[in-house]
Amino acid sequence: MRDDGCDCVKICLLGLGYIGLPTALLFAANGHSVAGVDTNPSVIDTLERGEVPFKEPLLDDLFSKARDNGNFHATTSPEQADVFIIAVPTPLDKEMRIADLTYVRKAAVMVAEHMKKGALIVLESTVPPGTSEKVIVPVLRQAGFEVSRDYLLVHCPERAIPGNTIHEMIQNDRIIGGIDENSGLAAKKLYQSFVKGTIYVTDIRTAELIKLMENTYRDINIAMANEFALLAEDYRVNIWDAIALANKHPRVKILMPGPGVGGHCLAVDPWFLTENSSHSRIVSLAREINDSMPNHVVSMIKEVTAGIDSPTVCILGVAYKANVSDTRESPAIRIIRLAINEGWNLLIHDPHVCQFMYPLVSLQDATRECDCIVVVTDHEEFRQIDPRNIASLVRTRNVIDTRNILLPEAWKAAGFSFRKLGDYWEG
Ligand code: SAJ
Repeated sequence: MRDDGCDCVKICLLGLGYIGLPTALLFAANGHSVAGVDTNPSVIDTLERGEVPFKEPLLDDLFSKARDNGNFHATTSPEQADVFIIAVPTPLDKEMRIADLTYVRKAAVMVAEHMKKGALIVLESTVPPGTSEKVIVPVLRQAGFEVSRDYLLVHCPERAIPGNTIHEMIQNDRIIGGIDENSGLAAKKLYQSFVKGTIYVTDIRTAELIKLMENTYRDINIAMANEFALLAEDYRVNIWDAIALANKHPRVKILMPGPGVGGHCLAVDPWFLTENSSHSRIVSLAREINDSMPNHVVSMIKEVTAGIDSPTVCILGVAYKANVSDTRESPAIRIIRLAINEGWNLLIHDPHVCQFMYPLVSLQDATRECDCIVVVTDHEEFRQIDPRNIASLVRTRNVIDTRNILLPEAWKAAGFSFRKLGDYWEG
């Protein structure tokens, strides 16, 4: 132990993405020596230039702190360490609806090449239950390392919400699943260097399951809200008011409907939960409902623009949720693809996103000569739009709000026909 009381160790963290980089920097800011590894050289170049590769509140400050104290460096090659943290992507094979564990397997091989007996290996990536035992343990066994005898192993999934990642990484309670008791306790001690929430230790497979249950629970709750929204349209009821009042019940907490569920967690993790089981009806149905919401948005646009030949549609927001720049699995992508197949002209604007698969333009250019404005993401900037400034730019005054963020009175007063998802529409 050092004079300052820190039981500081050398950490090699593999995967400097949305979770890996903040985790690496939090350990570095708290005294540990961290080698952050990413196989993508452009990530390393960006960090070496003193910049962070994506936007996230407090990330810049944390990066400066870790650089100032000399505890963090970024590299493309793994290094020897006391602790190896695997935070690599686990993409969904969309056709098969199963996890692609290629990166986890490759990371385990890299760890095996650099570890010594006594190391602690932490799997942070979200994985189907059983992955630590079925993928990590066999790779290390092939390299001559036996779990519990030669190394410790845990699954330690994060729970932080993008947009507030660093605050939540520090404050949230955390679950650690150990392959054995010593592993769980060693990882708990390590994570206590920055986690202020309570750390609960369980077994490794339970921890893998818990992570997926948490995100699936949220996905199902949103699917229920989306189904309620569709029912409310049939019954000519405003679902947003109805949910607000239903939530006054002490044991009811319905989430919000919307244009669909995006991001790399809720739209993906439920499939990891179901891939090795045949008991998954509610989980699959919820995914189906949420994935169908972009189609509903497109049918709303069709109704609103009926009679307009080759309408021009303005899409506001391509990020998967409010005030973030991440477009992974965003429902906007499906809306845009379907709109292209309809033969509509598209103008797309997102103040938070710099790079996207379709051209992005300013708010003025996106609304100019358009026949229908569609709010897809609930960015703060869109709440602030003054419809009077937009009214003279558009060709036809139609607006669709899929997030309940616009003030209908203001838009109607500016001459717009206003339609909201989950609400009755006079047509
Ligand atoms: N959404 C709705 N209605 C709602 C809430 C969300 O339509 O009421 C949509 C959002 O617009 C977005 C999607 O769901 O498209 C997901 O957004 P989110 O904010 O619910 O969740 P994520 O994916 O950003 O983060 C989730 C969180 N999980 C839970 O809250 C259970 C976070 O804590 C996890 O750490 C993260 O997944 C992860 O990395 O697994």
